[in-house]
Amino acid sequence: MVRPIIVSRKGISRRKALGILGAAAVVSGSIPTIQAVSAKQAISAKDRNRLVPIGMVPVHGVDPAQIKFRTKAPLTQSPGSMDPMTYLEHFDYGKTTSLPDGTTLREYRLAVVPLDIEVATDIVFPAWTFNGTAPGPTLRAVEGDRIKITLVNGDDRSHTIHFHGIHPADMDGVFEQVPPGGSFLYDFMAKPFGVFPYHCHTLPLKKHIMKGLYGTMIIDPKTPRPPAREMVMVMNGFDLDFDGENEFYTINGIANYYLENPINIRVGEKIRIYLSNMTEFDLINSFHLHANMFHYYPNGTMLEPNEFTDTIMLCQGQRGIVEFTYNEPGQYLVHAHQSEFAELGWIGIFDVKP
Ligand SMILES: [Cu+2]
Repeated sequence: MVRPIIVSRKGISRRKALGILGAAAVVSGSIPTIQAVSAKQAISAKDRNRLVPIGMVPVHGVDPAQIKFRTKAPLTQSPGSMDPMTYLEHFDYGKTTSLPDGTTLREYRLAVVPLDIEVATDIVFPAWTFNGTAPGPTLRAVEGDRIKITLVNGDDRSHTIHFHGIHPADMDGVFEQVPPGGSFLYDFMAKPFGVFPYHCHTLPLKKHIMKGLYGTMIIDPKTPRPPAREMVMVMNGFDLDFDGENEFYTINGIANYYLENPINIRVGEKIRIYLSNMTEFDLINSFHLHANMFHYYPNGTMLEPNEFTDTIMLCQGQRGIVEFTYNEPGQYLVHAHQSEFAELGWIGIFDVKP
């Protein structure tokens, strides 16, 4: 078994990352394939032998005989952590009780855990996580609920949680820095309904975000949205050599995961994705769905969509709800429409079954 690389400051470049993942995702028929291309030149011969592009089905001049084995994307970021397939449809509703006035109280716990996580094949990133994954858990409540979130800081530097949405100033996770070993109780009412990122707001901010301290909070309207199969997708990047540029881009934390592990859905099934962008360094990220169109609800704060499209772009902190249905079986790509981001890991497949 190939041992994961513990990435040092000089460990990996963006060009090298391209080579590791394979620089071009190509669809041939309905079978997605990865082609290793010129970025290979940037990799030493030693590395090249160790790092076969993941998801590789050789095409366009690559001799299949040269491919000795197929290296898979990791199934989890760390031993025992939640895999991205589970994460996709996992919502933490908190410990739920009823207050005397009938209000629902939801209590959550987010622990800052520094952890080496595998974010692409054999690539380990020294992350700071909420509860052991980057992105962290998806918290979920209903508009009007009272929310209590305990932050427990298990790291040796200060952190906070800043929630997007409406709440008192002293619950904003900016001025009340939580020291190493300390804890803090965020206590506010869930409002308005919509999709909200949360993230650490300790300086230097971009470092605390790029290290992995972010996630999604969903606040449902009191009258639930129409039934649908619901998923969460957080777009992010990982800067492995800390040069202010991402080497990998992912949905939910592992490059190419949903390319190698397609998301199975059914013909006629209504899909609702709570989508957010927490990518550091890059001005925008994007979401492109193949062979279909989706309704888009910016921020999820309205019940009517304002766009019918196949591509949206989001800056860091922007988010919304994507809704679509496939009417024909087959495999359909979903990926960033910045081609480079797709080649560096932000790509997946919806496998639509009859
Ligand atoms: Cu922090």
